[in-house]
Amino acid sequence: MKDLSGFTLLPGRLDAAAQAALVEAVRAAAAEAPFHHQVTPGGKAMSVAMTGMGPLSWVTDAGGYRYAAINPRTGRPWPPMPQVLRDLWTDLADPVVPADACLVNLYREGAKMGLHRDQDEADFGFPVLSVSLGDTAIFRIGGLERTAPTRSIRLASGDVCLLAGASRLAFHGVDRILSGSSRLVPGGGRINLTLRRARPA
Ligand code: MD3
Ligand code: FE
Repeated sequence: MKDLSGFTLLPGRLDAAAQAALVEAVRAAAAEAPFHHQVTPGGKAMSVAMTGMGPLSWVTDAGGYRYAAINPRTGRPWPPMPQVLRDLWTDLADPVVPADACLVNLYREGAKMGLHRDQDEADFGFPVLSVSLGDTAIFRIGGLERTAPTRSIRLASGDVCLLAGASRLAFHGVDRILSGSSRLVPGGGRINLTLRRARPA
């Protein structure tokens, strides 16, 4: 698909031990910055629960979408990004400029994410790096316009995907989660980590 240049899927990039260590890191981070169903500017609560790690995280409320250094719900900074994620970014995304945001998405049974573009970052020249943990997602990716044809891809636990080049601005979303397809996440479901460079280098 022509608008998908720059999309790389690395199936099983993380082994079972690395996956379990990341789930534990997310559990610890969520003790400091609890998962929350954020509300879009349109007033709807998202079915995906979110938190963040690192210098910045993505927040949404009645005021709009933005990256914030302080968690608006706690008044404190986000917990640190695990070193293993910082290293993954250095190896796969950018050897020089570090990621400054890791959004943590939690999909419990029935959660989904509508078709959207990631466009709240300062420089789209930096890729987005995604890590899937737990239940398999039916992920959808299209082109640079909302009406472009899309294709469906399964993202399983341990898969890493890199969105660079033209794919960086592609429309994408999560249609559904295959509930019970993994036992990794306590309480069930899927965790997706997206590493980004939100601020200019
Ligand atoms: C394609 N997350 O957090 S990850 C998001 O599975 C988001 O939670 C989805 O979309 C999830 O914004 C998809 C894979 C992904 C991430 C970023 C992208 C695909 C992307 C940016 C551009 C194009
Ligand atoms: Fe996205």
